[in-house]
Amino acid sequence: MNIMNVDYSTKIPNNVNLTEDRQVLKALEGWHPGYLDWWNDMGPEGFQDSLVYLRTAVSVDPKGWAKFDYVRMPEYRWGVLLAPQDEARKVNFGQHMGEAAWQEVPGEYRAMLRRLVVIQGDTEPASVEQQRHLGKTAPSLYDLRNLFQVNVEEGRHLWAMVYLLQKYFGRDGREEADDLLRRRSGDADAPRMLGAFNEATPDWLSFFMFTFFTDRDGKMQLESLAQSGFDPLSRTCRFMLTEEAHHMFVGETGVGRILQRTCEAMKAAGIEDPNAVEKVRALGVIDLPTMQKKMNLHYSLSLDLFGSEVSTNAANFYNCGLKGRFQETKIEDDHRLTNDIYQVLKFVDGEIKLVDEPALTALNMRLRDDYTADCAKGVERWNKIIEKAGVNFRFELPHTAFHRQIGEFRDVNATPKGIIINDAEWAKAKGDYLPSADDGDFIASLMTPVSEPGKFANWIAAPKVGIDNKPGDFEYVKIAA
Ligand code: BYC
Repeated sequence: MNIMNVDYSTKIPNNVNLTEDRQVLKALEGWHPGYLDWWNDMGPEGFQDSLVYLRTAVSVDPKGWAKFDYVRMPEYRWGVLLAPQDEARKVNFGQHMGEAAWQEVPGEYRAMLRRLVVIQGDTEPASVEQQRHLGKTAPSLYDLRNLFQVNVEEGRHLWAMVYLLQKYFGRDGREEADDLLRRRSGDADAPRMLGAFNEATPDWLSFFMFTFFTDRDGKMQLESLAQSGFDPLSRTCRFMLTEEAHHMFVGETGVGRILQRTCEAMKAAGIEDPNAVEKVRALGVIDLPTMQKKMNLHYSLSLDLFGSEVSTNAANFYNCGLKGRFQETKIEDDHRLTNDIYQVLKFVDGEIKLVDEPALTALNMRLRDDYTADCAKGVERWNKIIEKAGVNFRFELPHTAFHRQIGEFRDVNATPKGIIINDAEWAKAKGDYLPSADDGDFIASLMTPVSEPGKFANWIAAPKVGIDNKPGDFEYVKIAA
């Protein structure tokens, strides 16, 4: 079979020759009904019968891998798709550097690898659960379709991890695969594994911030796992990254369109002061300071996803060749890091300081720094939109120490500028830094659905181009009565 093209003749589309891998096929077919039950219970609420203009992967060729068509979401063909195998691929870092990449799980690394696959797998359905109510308040059919595209692909990413669990981890893998359908975002008894995936996504501004900031953590983690010496994991992640790019596009352009609309409305009404919050809100658009607060929240929650700054787990993952650095093969060094240092931001004697740490244990911090640099570029693109509109305001990423639950700064209160304050000061100022209940109520008051083709809610601008180059009034979702 041609690895580039996807076999759609079986119930589970795939390019891994499942028809000849009877045991895994049987395990996946056994898991499928539970997945569909989960999708129907926890997937987009109220739109399961609607026809949605979705892309489906038909190939893993980076040029032209998807086809677009109307699909009912429960009938979406969730498939198992891996980037093509490179026979000459090696382990590119750590103590096994130079060995041929592993096609099977090395026995001694089984537990570590399983843990990485399970954590990654757990985030995918979690985000679908977090976003399940948003369809009811979509600002346009275009946005509704993008939400559903993101959702079905996160569902596919769950399939991708479940395939690895069932093919390579035997009975434990099958149990883990079942547990991935059992945990629920925000559930008191069986929550999702990582903090940010148990938070609510109450409105569309949150959705766009989530897809910008949290999906971007996904990108960084997938990039690091794509470096893995365990080749099936690497190939899986490489293909997931192809889909992930659109999710971040949805976030970046979503926020960009909101602030463009706000700036236009302010200009038209002659409001020069971006901090005149009530006046701006009276125009039915979201004021820029509130957007900054939402950004503070989603960025800080996403920083927590990188784990502790200093982590022996991270050092072990690297040393064993399981999880590399961002763009590992493009970095010029020895790829072992045994004698290197990396500067880590720490809380020492009441002060925030950069401290030298062994580079191996500082790998979470390094990946987080790469992430911050990537976020900062996107924020600059947003600032360009504001600047072009002639409004005097700039977004700023908050300091690393701000609002953290994991790592060095979890026990301190820091302002977005990185100034340490006491509990009383924090309690007083918190509402200036993070969205308050009032901010949430205001945003919620704007969230009324718009379902006429080509029309957009007042608080968001139309996109520059349509999906698949469709015209502005294209009916991206045919909503079932
Ligand atoms: N919440 O050594 P430490 C995505 C735990 S997003 C709760 O600092 P490590 C997506 C940790 O488990 C990408 N617990 O951390 C985006 C450990 O527990 P144990 C998801 C946390 O292991 C949008 C202890 O604290 N993929 O794809 O070096 C939509 C000390 O841990 C958290 C991955 O993350 C937390 N935030 O690093 C859809 C990749 N952080 O062992 C999808 C796989 C840490 O003491 N995972 N803990 O019981 C990893 O690479 C690493 O496990 C982590 C943590 C980066 C998550």
